[in-house]
Amino acid sequence: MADTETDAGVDPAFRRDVLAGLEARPRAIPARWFYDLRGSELFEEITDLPEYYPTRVERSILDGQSAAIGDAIGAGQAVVEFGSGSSAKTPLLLNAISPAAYVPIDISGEFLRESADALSADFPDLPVHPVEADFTHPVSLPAAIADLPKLGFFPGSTIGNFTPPHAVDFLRAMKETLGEGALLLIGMDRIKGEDVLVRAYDDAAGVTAAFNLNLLERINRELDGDIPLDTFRHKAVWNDMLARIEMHIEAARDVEFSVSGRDFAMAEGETIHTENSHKYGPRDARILLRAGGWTVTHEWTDDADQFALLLAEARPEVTAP
Ligand code: AVI
Repeated sequence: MADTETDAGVDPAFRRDVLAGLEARPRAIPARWFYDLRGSELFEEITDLPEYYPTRVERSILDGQSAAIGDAIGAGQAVVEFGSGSSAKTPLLLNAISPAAYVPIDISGEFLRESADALSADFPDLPVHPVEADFTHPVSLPAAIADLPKLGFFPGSTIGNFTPPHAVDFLRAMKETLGEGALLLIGMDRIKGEDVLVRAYDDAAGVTAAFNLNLLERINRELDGDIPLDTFRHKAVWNDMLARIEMHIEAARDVEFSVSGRDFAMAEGETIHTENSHKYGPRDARILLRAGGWTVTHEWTDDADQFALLLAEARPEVTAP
C-alpha cells in the first residue's frame, strides 16, 4: 500500500519489519517493536513478577556488593548508560562509586529527559548530560566528559536479546563509543534449570503473555490489521542448543488475516518468533565479551548464581608470539 493520509504517524520501519517478518519462514518480528506505551508498561510489570528473577537479583547484587563494586571501579568515572530507559538501577551504581558525571543514552528523547531530570533531583551535584541516540551504533559523547575516565553501564541482561553475532557487534560499538581503557559493567543472565527459565517467561498471572500478544494489538492498531487476537497464544520455550529462551506467538487454529492491505494465512501450530533471551554460563560470558573487545576483570553473582554482573576493560588484545 502506498503511503497515504491514513498512514500518518505510522513508523515505516515498523511496517517494513512486520510485513517482512510475516512473509519470512520461519516468521519473525524483532523484539524492539514490543515497546509501545502499553508494552513498556507491561515490561515494568514483568520486572515485579515473582517468577521474573533477573531484575530483582541484579538489584540485590548491586546493592549487597556495592562496596566491592565501588572498590573495583573507583571514583571519578563518567558513567555512560546504554539504553538508560527509566534509569531504575542507576542510583544503586552511582551511590557505590562516587562518579564525576552521568551520561544516559536512549533513543526515546522524552523518556530520556524525564528520567535525567528525576536523577538530577536525587543527585544535585552530579553533572548529567543526556544523549538521544541509537546506542547500538557508536555514539559521540559530550565534550564535557572528554577528559574523564569512562564506565559503560548496561544492566538488565538486555545483551541477551541480541543473537551472539549482533551482541559482539554491539560490544564493539560500545568500545568505540567509550574508547580504549574504558570499563564496562554489564548484567548477564545465567543458564539454569529449564523450569525456572520457562516460568520467568510464562508467568502464572499472564503478564508476559499479554506483553507478547500486545504486539498483535499494536499491529492491528497501527498497521490497519484485522488479526483475530483470540486465535493466538503466547509460547515460551527453552532452546538448549542455542542457550536461549524463545518467545513465540502461536496460531491455535488455521487463520487468515490482513495487515496493511496484505493477506496472510497461518496453519494451526505455526508461530511468529518474537524474542530471544540468550543465557550465558560464566565462561560463555567472558568469551562473548572478549570477542567484543572487552576483558573481564571482576564478576559478582548472587548466592544461587542466577545472574552475573561483570566488570570488563577495553584492552588491546595481546597475543602470544
Ligand atoms: C529486556 N530483556 C532483558 C527482557 C528479557 O528478559 O529478555 C525482555 C523480556 N521479555 C519477556 N520478559 C522479559
